[in-house]
Amino acid sequence: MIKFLHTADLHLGKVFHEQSLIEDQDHMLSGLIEILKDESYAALLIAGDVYDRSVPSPEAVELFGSFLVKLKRMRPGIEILVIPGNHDSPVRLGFGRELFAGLGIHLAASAADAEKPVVIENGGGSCAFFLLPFSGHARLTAETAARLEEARCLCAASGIRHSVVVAHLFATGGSETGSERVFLGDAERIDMGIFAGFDYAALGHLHRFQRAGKNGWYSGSPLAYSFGEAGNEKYVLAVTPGGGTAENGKEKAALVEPLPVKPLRRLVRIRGPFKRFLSPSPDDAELLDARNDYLEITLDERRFAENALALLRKNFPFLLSINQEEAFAALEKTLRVPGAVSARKDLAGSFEDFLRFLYGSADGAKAALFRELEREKEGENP
Ligand SMILES: [Mn+2]
Repeated sequence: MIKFLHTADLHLGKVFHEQSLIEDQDHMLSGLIEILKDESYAALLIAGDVYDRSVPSPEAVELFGSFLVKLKRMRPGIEILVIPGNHDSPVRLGFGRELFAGLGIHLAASAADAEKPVVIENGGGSCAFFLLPFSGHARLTAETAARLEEARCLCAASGIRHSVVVAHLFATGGSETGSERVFLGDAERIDMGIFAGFDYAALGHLHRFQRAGKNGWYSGSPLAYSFGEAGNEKYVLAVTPGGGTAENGKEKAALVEPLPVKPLRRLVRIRGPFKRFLSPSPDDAELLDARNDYLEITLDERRFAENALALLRKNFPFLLSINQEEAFAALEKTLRVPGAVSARKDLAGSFEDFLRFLYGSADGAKAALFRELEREKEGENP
């Protein structure tokens, strides 16, 4: 039997709240290399979004290049199969692909590439891999899938036992995390029935690990890329086509084993009053644990904490985001008070109210400056 590792949505070069994630991604790729030391893996599949941008940063290109070199030096026989996702430029990602194919690095760049499968054979069997680059159009994808099905039947007739399709798409019924870029709405959703003939569909695009239809699986991104994913376990998938149990008396399904990915730094969300974070108590285990994590703090007070990010970063060097939505909601309410609306006639008075709301009192110098500016403005428009 043929076993491979399935991942997707690496988003190399991603900058998250102004923080480069290159170190985290380097750590994650080292983890993949550790897993792939096991010679029972015949291939690595990357189902799109290798990079975060169609013009990736030099650091991202360097990172992916050195990953390929390290992996191939360690396991010269391993096949590496890559498709472009919606974040990748197929041409840039596919640079030198005719040369790389000879080294067992298969970079799909067009739908035409998809019809020529990469066939992997070892002592235990054979499997044809069809690499389908991202298209974003459900109708085009369905047309290509029909041609792939013909090619798959030819493979099966020639004795190739198993077949896998690698695709980057939004399967009908899938659930998002908030870090995908979804733009066409329903028009780009794909019914997984179009890949029913394959043993396994290795999917990318949705960042949450999930099953899609009978034979489709999203590995999910190996790292969390939005605070909405804080606390979600991340995986890469060890897959053996035909290695699972038979369903409904039919041919055996693929065996899918999720392997947890341990990130260099977690993404963590914590709520509390400003004081909790400014002078953390030594008994506050949740806070102490999060000290070296990427942190989003939600301040649950009605009063604004000024300059909060800079002040709290002294305690939490990887604090990336501060959420003061309660203070904003309170402010909005204040501005909706009838008195506040009629105060339009007295702009300077409203400004003083606003200062009082923010800081508890109005700074006389700021209020005076405001009145002066207001007078100047009136002078311009008699
Ligand atoms: Mn993605």
